[in-house]
Amino acid sequence: SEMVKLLAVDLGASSGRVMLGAYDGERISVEEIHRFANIPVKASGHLYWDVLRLFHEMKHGIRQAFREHGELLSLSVDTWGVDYGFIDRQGQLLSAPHHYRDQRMTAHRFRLEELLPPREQFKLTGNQPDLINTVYQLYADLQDRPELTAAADKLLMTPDLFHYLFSGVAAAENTIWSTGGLLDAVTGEPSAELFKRLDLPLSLIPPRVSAGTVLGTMLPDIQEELGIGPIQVIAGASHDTASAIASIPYTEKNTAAFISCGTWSLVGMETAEPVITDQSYSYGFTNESCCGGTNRLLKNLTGLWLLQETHREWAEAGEPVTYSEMVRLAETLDAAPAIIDPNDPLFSTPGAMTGRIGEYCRRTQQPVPLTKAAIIRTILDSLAQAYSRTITELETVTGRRIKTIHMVGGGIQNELLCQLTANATGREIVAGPVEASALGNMIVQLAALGKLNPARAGELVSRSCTLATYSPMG
Ligand code: LFR
Repeated sequence: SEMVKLLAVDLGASSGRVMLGAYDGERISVEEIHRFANIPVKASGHLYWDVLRLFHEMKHGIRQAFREHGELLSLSVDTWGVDYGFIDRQGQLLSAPHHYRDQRMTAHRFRLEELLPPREQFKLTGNQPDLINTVYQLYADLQDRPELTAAADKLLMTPDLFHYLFSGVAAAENTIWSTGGLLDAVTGEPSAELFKRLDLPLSLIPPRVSAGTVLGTMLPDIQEELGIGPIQVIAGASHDTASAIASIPYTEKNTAAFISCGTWSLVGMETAEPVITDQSYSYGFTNESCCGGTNRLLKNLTGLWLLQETHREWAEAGEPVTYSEMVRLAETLDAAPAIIDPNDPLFSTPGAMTGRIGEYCRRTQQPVPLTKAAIIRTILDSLAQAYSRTITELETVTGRRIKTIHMVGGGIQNELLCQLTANATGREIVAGPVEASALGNMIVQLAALGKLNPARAGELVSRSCTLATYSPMG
């Protein structure tokens, strides 16, 4: 049968990639075409996205894909949640978008939470209040830079922004918007109450579209610049986690949870409706949207960030350790000397990670891990235990029994982490796919183009990828 080729652009915490998918009706293969750095840039004391450089790199990857593979049907971009940029009335980008690890929200938190207390935010939107949420960022921008927000015509979440730059069409895709703390949990529309209370302009929101909407053909001047043919620009499940979840090969969805393992660990399950109770609030759960309209009940746990920062610290100190060497070192120990809470605010900003782990252990009267092996083992055991706690909490708030945990994303290449998770949770782990966001991104595009029945996506993933299972051990 005909071969369908398409592109997924996946922007992660340290790199972005242009990935080519080739689907023959039976299987889909995924190939990396171009990888580029995605490092936030610090300037004038703030942390920014380098969006134009990223756009340039994406163009480069698209040109190369056309050169190597001929005709391509479509492309879609996914990124992490909550960040955004503004365009003005001429459709020009206004200012560099901030990165969520920027600190400008701190100064405005008190006032915002006076106008809209955290518990009420949760009741209204289903999103767990967090300083990084779009609502906190936008409120800070309105106070700090009224001239900027006065000039703004539309607020574009980062995937929406790239889709706009490629197609000229400004749209607000549902899964990425569901991360920001701005939508009403019941209607799924921007919360009028919230916008009124915080005096945010509703007019900033572009026309809303659901995941899997063909926005249009790539702008002619970009086709010309790149020397390529027409290609459709699709608003997919443009939140990376929504894309990752779209790739899960569930066998029994009702008794399954997921852990999407990247810089963050997203631990949750799909439910028909948002779960908005005192209990889900106090456990720290959030409700976001999946492609297809189901609810994603999940908790954001700090994930491989702890390993990535440790890795970076040792490399910068001239003692580089590869990721596989890190795992090997951790395996030399039977257990961690201490357990940390990955979500402690101490760990949320970049730099000096090993020192901060030591500080946490001193603060909690635990032995300070001193060797590299002990530090890595502390991180991995702490992640597995945090996953396990969250799985139990999920059962409590949903009243459902979890038998299987699907682990997806780059983090599952760490087989020790998968096994430790099986041991800590006492559940069977199905690990795969590794390329969850890229694959889910492509699956949503294929469905949007009418090339794939979404109900068949799980089978397609099982046929196309190697899945590993881990059972609890002693
Ligand atoms: C994962 C992720 C999470 C989101 C966090 C910050 O990459 O998208 O789902 O909560 O990044 O945006």
